[in-house]
Amino acid sequence: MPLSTEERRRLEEKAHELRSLSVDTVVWAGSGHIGGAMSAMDILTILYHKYLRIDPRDPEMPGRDRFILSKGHIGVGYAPVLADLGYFDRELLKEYNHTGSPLGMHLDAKKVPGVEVSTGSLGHGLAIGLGLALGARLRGESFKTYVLLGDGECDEGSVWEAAMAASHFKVTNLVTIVDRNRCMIDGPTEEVMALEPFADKWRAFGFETITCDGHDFDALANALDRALAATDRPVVIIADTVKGCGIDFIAGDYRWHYGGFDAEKTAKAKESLARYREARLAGGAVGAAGAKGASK
Ligand SMILES: Cc1ncc(C[n+]2csc(CCOP(=O)(O)OP(=O)(O)O)c2C)c(N)n1
Repeated sequence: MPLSTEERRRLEEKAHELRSLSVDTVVWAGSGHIGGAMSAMDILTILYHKYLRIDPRDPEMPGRDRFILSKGHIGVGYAPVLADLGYFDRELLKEYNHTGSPLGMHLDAKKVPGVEVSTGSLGHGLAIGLGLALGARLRGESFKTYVLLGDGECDEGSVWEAAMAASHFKVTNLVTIVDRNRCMIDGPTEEVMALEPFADKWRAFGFETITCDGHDFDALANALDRALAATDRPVVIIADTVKGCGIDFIAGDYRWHYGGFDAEKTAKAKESLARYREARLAGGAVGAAGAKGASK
């Protein structure tokens, strides 16, 4: 169903709040994977605030939907999402990645409520999600499994083994999303290891392929609704995003895969996020193009 004006505004405000809290978390930690956290934040926001059937008061709720953050290095963005929902005390974010903290850089499913699977070693989330989806089908359970992959992560052969199996078993209770920010740790994806024609590759593996703007809630909702309606083959959503979305001096720059902000950069990041929020609420900066340019 299309988003109502009120719902869209609620998601916009929440995504802004979470982007800002991620910047705070980077500052408390000293550094973090800010680029990929910002590119994924609209996807995380719409999943956690519209689609996932979960209960933060009961993280192990039987029948809950499962979410796997396969690009597990963005704990600095994921921990704020979970804290904000009440899975754990927000104050803990101040200890993110500190020695002895339950919140490590890559969130540990045994220590952090709400985290289904410990990730960080790339390339495993889709295979684990596929196992959960097949298990649900075998047991007649109706929950859905969502997996968020990085595009650089798709250099891992294990992603494609899982894709091949998902297609072979005609798995339709699994929603695969790729954060297509076109950057990875050490360069643009097309220079490090070309992925294009990316959608064609997923198609060749038997997937229905939906490409959408990963910073446009209407486009994301439309893509997720289509994915949830799948009946005969697995679906992948290739969400076009911008690494560092909303922070003008890091947007689109792979060198901000990981980094820290001093007081001056923190202030600039917050100012940029505030301008970006205004532009999005005004309808002028919706979309991947706006994420890069309109906040300047
Ligand atoms: C198996 C494995 N190899 C290498 C790394 C180191 N590493 C961390 S993030 C990253 C780049 C991932 O790129 P992408 O999936 O595009 O992430 P994003 O740009 O969305 O942050 C790499 C290679 C890792 N975490 N796991």
